Amino acid sequence: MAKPQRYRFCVGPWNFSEGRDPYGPETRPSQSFDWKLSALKELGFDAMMFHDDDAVPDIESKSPAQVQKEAKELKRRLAGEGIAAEMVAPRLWFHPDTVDGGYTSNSPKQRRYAIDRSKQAIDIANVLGTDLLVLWLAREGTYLREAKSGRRSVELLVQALDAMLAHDPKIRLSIEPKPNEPMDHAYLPTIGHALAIAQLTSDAARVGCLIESAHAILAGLDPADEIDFAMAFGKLWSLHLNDQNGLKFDQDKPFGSANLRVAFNQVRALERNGYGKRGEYVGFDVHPFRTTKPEHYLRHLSNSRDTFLRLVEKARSYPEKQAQALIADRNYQDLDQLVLNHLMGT
Ligand code: XLS
Ligand code: MG
Repeated sequence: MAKPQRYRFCVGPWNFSEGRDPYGPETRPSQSFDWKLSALKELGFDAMMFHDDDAVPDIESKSPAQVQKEAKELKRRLAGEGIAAEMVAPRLWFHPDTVDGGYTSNSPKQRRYAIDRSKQAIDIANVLGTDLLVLWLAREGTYLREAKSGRRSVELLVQALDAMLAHDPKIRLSIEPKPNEPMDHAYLPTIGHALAIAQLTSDAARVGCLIESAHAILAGLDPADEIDFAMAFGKLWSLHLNDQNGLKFDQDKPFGSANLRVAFNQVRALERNGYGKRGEYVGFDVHPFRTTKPEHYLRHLSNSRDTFLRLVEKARSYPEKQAQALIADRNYQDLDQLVLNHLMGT
């Protein structure tokens, strides 16, 4: 029998967050990059995810040569620690030039800024040894529908994706959809939208997606179905597991925290599609609760991984024969209970 696969895990520096929310300040001290890197090693994670300005802090104030130099230094540090860079993502939601969006801004100058910054992020990815550029299209949408043309915005997004594909013949673009927040409505709210727009680009084979559990839930979808859909296209290249309790602000709870059954079904979908066999990592885009004390800084990460691994065991020990018999008998009533009993351990 084939050996069951071992999953590899990653996390980003932003996942060691300090507890700030729109109503109050930080509740934990901010930690240095070195501290985060050693915490990641201590946890036994395999890779780190980077925004462009996580890799090179204050990136906007630095010359291209300086950015390259610092990216190379980071690569050396990571190699020394045996930690890979999973992806790089341009942060297109912070700078004043991205107030009205990046690629879909109504200002040509600001659209140029977004594309140039994305090309620079690709150069950083090259230095860090990853071919994956993640695009969370935070401000590509509208606060009010009349402010932009939806049709034109699709064309602008395709132009931007094409510019990135042309910049580097090997880079793969992984779109991370989210339906809202910070925007009222985003232009690419679901995996279906991400994979559909890939078809309009000059190299559809290099445009795929990243699923974040909470983002799918905010779109009213089951993340397990999003995983199956993306993997039916061979396009799930990265993953942000977390949890979300219903339609409210983005919570980034520990994996399985709000709905263990939904988490179980995501793990089953990953298992049946062989996620990870082509080198993909399992990322946790989770944050500590605001109440978390500094001495418990890493618990949301270790807890998410523990839950994930226990659910892998649950997926592998699922009573498939019994389930199939109940399905054949259309006895979904008892199938429902079979799943609950399995999760409850009876
Ligand atoms: C925000 C996103 C962001 C991306 C990377 O919700 O999760 O952190 O994952 O740009
Ligand atoms: Mg994410």
